[in-house]
Amino acid sequence: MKTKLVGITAVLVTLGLGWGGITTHAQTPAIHKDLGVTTPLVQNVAPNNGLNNSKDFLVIPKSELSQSITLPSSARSFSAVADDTYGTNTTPDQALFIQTGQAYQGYIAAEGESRWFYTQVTNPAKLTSFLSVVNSATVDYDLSLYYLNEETSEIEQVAFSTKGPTQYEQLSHIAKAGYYFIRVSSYQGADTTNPFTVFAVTSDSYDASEPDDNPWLAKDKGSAPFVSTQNIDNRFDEDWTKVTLTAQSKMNLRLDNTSAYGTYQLQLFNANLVSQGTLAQNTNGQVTLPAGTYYIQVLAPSTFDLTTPYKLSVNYQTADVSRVAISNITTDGGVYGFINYGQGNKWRVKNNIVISGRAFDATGNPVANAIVTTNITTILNGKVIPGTATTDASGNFTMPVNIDNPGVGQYTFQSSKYRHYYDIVRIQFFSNGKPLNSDISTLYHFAYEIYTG
Ligand SMILES: [Ca+2]
Ligand SMILES: [Ca+2]
Repeated sequence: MKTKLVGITAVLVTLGLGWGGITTHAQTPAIHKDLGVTTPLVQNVAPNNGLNNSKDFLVIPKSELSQSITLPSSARSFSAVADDTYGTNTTPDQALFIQTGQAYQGYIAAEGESRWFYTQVTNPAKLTSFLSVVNSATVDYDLSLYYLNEETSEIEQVAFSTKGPTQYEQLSHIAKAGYYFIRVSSYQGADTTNPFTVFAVTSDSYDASEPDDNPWLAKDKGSAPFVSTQNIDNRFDEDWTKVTLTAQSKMNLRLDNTSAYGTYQLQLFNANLVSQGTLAQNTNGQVTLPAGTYYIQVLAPSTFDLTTPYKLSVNYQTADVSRVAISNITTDGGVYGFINYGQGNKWRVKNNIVISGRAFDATGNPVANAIVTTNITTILNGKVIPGTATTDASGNFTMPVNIDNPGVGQYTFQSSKYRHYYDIVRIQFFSNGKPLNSDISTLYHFAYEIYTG
């Protein structure tokens, strides 16, 4: 299990608020953002069978937290609270002030209790709040955010995060200037030994899909293919997207990121927030999934770059590929052509080539959004050269391949003034690991030529 360790390095300010028995002002807690299962999301991942096995945290609203709470008028001064072993900030009028960008620890003493905090947003911004887990399968804390309506003295719930035990909570909200209340509540269990850690941070600049930091805030893309351009605006920013499959489908995922400073990954979850796997940036992922709702999470495990957007592309393969037809293969080395050296017409190639073709299903229809791969088995050391491409909406693909292995010259061909040395190499095509029928099976791999006069 991979763990992200993020230290909040801002200097903590002594707030003068009592929080008996807990050293909240003198230390900087490290925040562990547990990223969960990191199984690579690759082709032919087994279908997800876990849909009925665990509680559906998203379909069943597990926490019936109040949507709005009226503060007693005496609470408006936010006076300091009396010392208590596990905190007396159990109601909004006893909330403790927290600075944005700083982390605070606390305890919940009994199941069903809450601990309240509040912070001030001085200028409109995106507000992100995070709650670490007490790492126990029987302790489940949730996080929610309320806005103080100063006209009515009511705090109004504006966001929540209610995942299950052992999963951290996170939410985001596009905040007006004003006071925001953060509630840490026990849905199940309590722990007076291991503290929770909570913090809030603001971002001045953020993408148009915000807030989208958890499954409840996820942007719903339905069943249609999409490309989403967003950015990661702070170290904790997570961008969630919801998709729905109406039938078993092959889903293609790709996360493009050109930043030299930020490194991102995506993780796919089912409706129960069970991870289906992770995918590194700038790689292709394909997974076969049963009908249902899924969530795609994009985050920065270590570094982020506010100024360079990433691009998330999701589409669906409609049918299995059965065969490919190759229309062209371009090459460097001045040897381009579909020629006959004496062993039949074949494409002649050297090093950097581009294969153009089209993919069809068993009934002859083009297959969109399919991943087609190739293997070219060269002669020197039997090195196998791979290539991969995704078909467009018409089933066409363009596959660059770098044959970084020289030909040995097993065969020769004598032209008028030159003798050509070449190999005959095997080329195979696959989809989902299954060999495909193809109109070509070999290439002329050009090695070198000698002037013979
Ligand atoms: Ca974002
Ligand atoms: Ca986000």
